[in-house]
Order: sequence, then C-alpha cells, then structure tokens
Amino acid sequence: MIDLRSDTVTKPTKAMREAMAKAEVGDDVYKEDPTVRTLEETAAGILGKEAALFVTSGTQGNQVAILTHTRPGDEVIVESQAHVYYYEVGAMAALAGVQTRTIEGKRGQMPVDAITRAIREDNIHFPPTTLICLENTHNRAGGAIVPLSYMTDVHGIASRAGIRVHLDGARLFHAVVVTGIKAADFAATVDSVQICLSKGLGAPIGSLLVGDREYIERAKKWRKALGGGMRQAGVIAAPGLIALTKMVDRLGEDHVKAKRLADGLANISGCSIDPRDVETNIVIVDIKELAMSAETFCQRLKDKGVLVSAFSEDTVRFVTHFDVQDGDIDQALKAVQDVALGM
Ligand code: TLP
Repeated sequence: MIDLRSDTVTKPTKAMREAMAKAEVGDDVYKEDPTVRTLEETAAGILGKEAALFVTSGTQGNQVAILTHTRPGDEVIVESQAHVYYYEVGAMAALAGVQTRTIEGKRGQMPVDAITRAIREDNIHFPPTTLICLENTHNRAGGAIVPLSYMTDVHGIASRAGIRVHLDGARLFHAVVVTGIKAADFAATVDSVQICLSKGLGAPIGSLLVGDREYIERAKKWRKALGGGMRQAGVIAAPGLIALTKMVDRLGEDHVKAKRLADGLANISGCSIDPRDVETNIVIVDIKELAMSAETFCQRLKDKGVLVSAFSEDTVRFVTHFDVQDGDIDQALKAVQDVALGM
C-alpha cells in the first residue's frame, strides 16, 4: 500500500529504535527523566522560549495550551478550519469551557481587520476575549505557510488588546524549511507554540508545548490533570530528539514529492488543483467533476493500493512524507488516472 493519508503514518527509523532502547530514563512526574529534560531544553532552545513541556500528542499540547491561557467563559478567536477547532473533538468547549469566535481565513490567515473587530470591548454583556489561535502551516488550507509578517501583525493587535496568542505549529518546521526563517522568529510573535514530533519528522509519538517558564509550570498541572504526566517517558523522548535535531532539514524532499504529485494531478481530467497552491507536503484536490463522492474516490484508490483521505464531500487530501518513495508518486498518479477514467 502507498499511504498518503497523512504524514503521521511514518514508522520510526532504525536510529530512533536504537535510541529508544538505549535511552536513560527516570520518573518524569518527579522531573527525573534526563532524556525528557534534554528534549524539552532542546525544543525550548530551537524555539527561543524559556521552557517546554513534552506532551503525548498535538491535540493534548493544543488543549493544555488553551486551558493554561484561558478561564471558562472566555472567548477565543480562531480560524474556522483550524485544527484546534475543527478536529479536536470539541475539547476547547468541553475541557476549557471557552467559547469560540471563528473567522474564515484565506490560506489559513484570518483577515486582520476581522480579528480587530472580533475582539470584545469591556461590556457587562460580553465574554472577555483572551486568546487568538493561529496554525502554521495550516492543515486544512492545504499546508499553506502563514507568513511571518502576518503573524507579526496579529501579535501587534493582540498585545495592544492584552490578548495572548497560541500557535498550533504541528507542522511549523515545514514553513521554516521553505522560507528559511528560523522557528524562533515565528515563535517570537506568539506566547505559546505546540510542535509535533510525529508529523513528518518520524517520531512515533509526542509533541512539545513551548512558552515562558511560568506558563509552562502552569501547563504542567493541566497536562497532569489530562493524564499526560508520564513516567519513564525517556523511551519516547529519545526518538523525539532525533526527530527534532535530524529530521527537519529533509522535509524539503517531501515538498518536492508533493509538487510532483500536484503537477501530475493537475493533468488528470476531472481533478482540479492549482499546483502553485502547494507550498509544503499537503495536496488537496477537488474531484467534483468526476461525479463521485470523495469517499467513493478514496475507496476506489484503495482498491488500487493507494490510501488517501476524503477531506470534504468533493475534495481529497494527499500528504507526502519520508516513507513515500519517488516511484510511489508515479504509481499513485497512475491509480488516480485509472479511477478518473472509471477503470
Ligand atoms: N492532524 C491529523 C488529523 O488530526 C487531521 C492529520 O492527519 O493531519 N494540529 C494540526 C495542524 C494537525 O494537523 C494535527 C494532526 C494536530 C494538531 C493534532 O495532532 P495529534 O494527532 O498528535 O493529536
């Protein structure tokens, strides 16, 4: 099977397996796991923040971040297709008890004037706006890179209004590799960042929440409350360290594969895509003209040995990653061509 459903499907490398076996460990709830500590210090250093917290997943990292920034009844401004809102099982409402104010974005960017208008004034009737969430790269916007200048503008609006900003940086390193801008420069425009080790970087598990020391200390309590206080977690931090220090630079290879896929898809009749929209490793194609649902399309592709995800009723998502070989792209394109021709 050629698995293009997500960059989460990668298997740990041999070096990661070896690092897991050799990892020095301790009880991390007692802050005694040296490998976790190294991972957290490394992440904080790369992102230019004071401290980091190792969490089980991107979802846990985002939700701990939101819980730590807000109080029940607060309002959070979020792009209407952002992962924290769209794909996290309503956790913001269920766990943090916050209300979301969604704004439709273009390529992951909410218009800045709409953000300004959405910030609540001090009024007896209104919930306080306390947080803005950004996502970079933006998953449902097809892996779009959110420019640093935009993040700086949002930071300006937020700081003038006394509001904090959280960045879902599950795939931030894709933006780093394409733009050449340091992760720390992106992170300097926000109060907290969540980065994933298991999306395209090859680690089997784990994310980091990064911010200032006082914030991370409070976040640690929320992680514990959510069952994320882990014990000898060095065995999973060890491959995470390799992900963070050795796997970032190769992400460009995934972008080349995604571009090739997009170019090929654009030449298949019934598939609509502008390859110029593909900036990183996510390719979203519109298959409306094929007169079959995205679900049916995915099933037919699966029958031909290619796994992809239905993204909406008539769009499909392909994601490239390091377990995808060059030849797989050609095979996947051939399979799409056959499905499009009804073969
Ligand atoms: N995204 C997954 C699915 O949940 C959709 C995927 O296959 O793309 N932020 C962003 C931007 C993400 O794309 C994801 C995962 C997460 C957070 C959550 O990470 P996990 O899956 O580790 O909880």
